[in-house]
Amino acid sequence: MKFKVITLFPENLSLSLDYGVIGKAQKEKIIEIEYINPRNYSENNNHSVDDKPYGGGPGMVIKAEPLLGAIECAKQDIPENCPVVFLSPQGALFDQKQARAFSKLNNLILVSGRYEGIDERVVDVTVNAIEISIGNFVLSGGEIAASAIIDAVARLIPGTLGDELSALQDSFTDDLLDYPHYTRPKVLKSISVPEVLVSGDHNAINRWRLKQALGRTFERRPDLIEAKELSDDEQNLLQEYQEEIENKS
Ligand code: 4GX
Repeated sequence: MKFKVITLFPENLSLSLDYGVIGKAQKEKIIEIEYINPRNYSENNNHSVDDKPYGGGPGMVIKAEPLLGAIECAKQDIPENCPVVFLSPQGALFDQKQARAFSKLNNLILVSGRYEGIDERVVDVTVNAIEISIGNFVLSGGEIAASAIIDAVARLIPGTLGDELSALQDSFTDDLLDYPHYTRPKVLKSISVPEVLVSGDHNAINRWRLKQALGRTFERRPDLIEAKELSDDEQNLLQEYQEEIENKS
């Protein structure tokens, strides 16, 4: 899969993606990340890419022409209908489902803005534009949002995670929080690892983990439980979890 990132700060973005699992996926050519700088498509002599907002107000706005030039360049060697993601707090909230959908594509263009934003007409005229937000907070640029999306998408592409099971297992639990994890020592500050995890009974371990995932999601993210269709078995596990909590207090 090829990612093309349109950014005024390519160095800023590439650093985090050059290491770890995503760095390895790049070296192994499972993914490719290309950076396109709108500054190289600015028409005026001083290479300016921003200007004052019409209507007044603070800050600067990224000009349309350099961005459109960069988007056109990105589309040169790929199908014209490739999705173009504009990172913005005004976008639809990014989630695991969206990441899974993106991971099935061959190409994805990401446009990372700065300052107060970009000239709205760029979004209006771009074929297949989608505005995406990575959360209800304001960043100082779209670069961190673009790398978050690339990371979440790339790890779903077969071959990126050494352990194919990890991504597969995740797909069952896309809409649940993770169960708690433990490693040695068996007792830490007088807290023991849950007995079932050292029992060797893998069926019991899987059921305990599903129960914890359901319980934690119910407690911390009731919105996710609300949206999920629970099977009878899952209902029972959740009830067991709640009874165990009550017995403790
Ligand atoms: N999830 N930002 C983009 C500039 C901007 C503003 C409006 C286009 C339109 C963000 C987020 C985010 C800050 C990136 C403002 N560009 N991006 N930037 N939350 O906060 O994605």
